[in-house]
Amino acid sequence: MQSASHPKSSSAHFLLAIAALAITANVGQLRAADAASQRKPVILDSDIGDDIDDTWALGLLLKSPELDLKLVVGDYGKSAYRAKIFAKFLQAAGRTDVGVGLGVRQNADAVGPQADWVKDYDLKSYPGKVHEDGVQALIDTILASPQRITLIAIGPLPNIAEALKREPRIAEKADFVGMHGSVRKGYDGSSTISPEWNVKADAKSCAAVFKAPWNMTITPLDTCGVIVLDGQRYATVRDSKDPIASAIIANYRIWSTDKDKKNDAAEHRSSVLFDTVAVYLAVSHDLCKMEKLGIRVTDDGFTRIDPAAKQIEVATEWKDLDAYRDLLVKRLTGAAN
Ligand SMILES: [Ca+2]
Repeated sequence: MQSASHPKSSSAHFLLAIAALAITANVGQLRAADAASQRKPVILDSDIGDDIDDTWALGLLLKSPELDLKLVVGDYGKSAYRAKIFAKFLQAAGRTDVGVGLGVRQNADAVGPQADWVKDYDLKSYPGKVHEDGVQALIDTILASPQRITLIAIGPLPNIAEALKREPRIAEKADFVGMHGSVRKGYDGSSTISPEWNVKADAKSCAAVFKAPWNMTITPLDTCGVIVLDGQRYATVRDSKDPIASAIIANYRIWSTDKDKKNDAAEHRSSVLFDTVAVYLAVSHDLCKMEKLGIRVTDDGFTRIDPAAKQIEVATEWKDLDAYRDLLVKRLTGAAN
């Protein structure tokens, strides 16, 4: 009896083991799906290719496991040039699942100081999707998303004003995080406020975006205007073999030796990394002092505190600036998500 029951019992054990393995595999898949669904879907709207900080911000975004980048759209003209930088960078990062959109056409064929990096790049070679109408792609992505999208905007805002005009409902279906304005401080920590570039370049579009009914968070110059990496922190990024850090530094070297600048800053320190702070605020507010303020955009590009204006979350001061600098270095040079 025993010899007859033994094989039966061992085959039962075998079946149980298989069932257990199958359950474990399913749980593993569910956990992976869970982790993916907890990531915040984001769209990046950027004037990448003018100041170099957008390139750093894109790198930080791709290295932030909390964020799930769905689409990038170039804003403020130079459409083909910006799209090429996005596409080549995403390809270098192994993220061609991200769609690349061309923004509102202004100076569509113009280029900027990172032109050498993309001079041989053919946008048709991008394995992912290229959206000729990036504004429509932005609208469609927001409306189709089962989860609330966060729109991170780090440039002047012609695309977003156009998107709001075509489809006002996007302001109910998305949160907005931007690098815009100068609330109590100006450039380089100055106590005099300035018309900040992203606002001033198209104040009318900016005013429309700041009146739309979405939840808004901004980093004005007060917090983003003081972010520079130097010393050991900069050297760690400069010498990193990480593909994203390397792509940033390759672009920074080209940008800083451009005909108008001609300097070797890229060997020693970063420029001001304004736009990275908007990406950080999409992940967390922990390192900043946040204030809810009414902000009015003026025709001459100021962002004035006005209690009668729409209330938004403003990162007005750093609680721990060094912790932010460390986070930037760690993320840019660490493992991608
Ligand atoms: Ca920018």
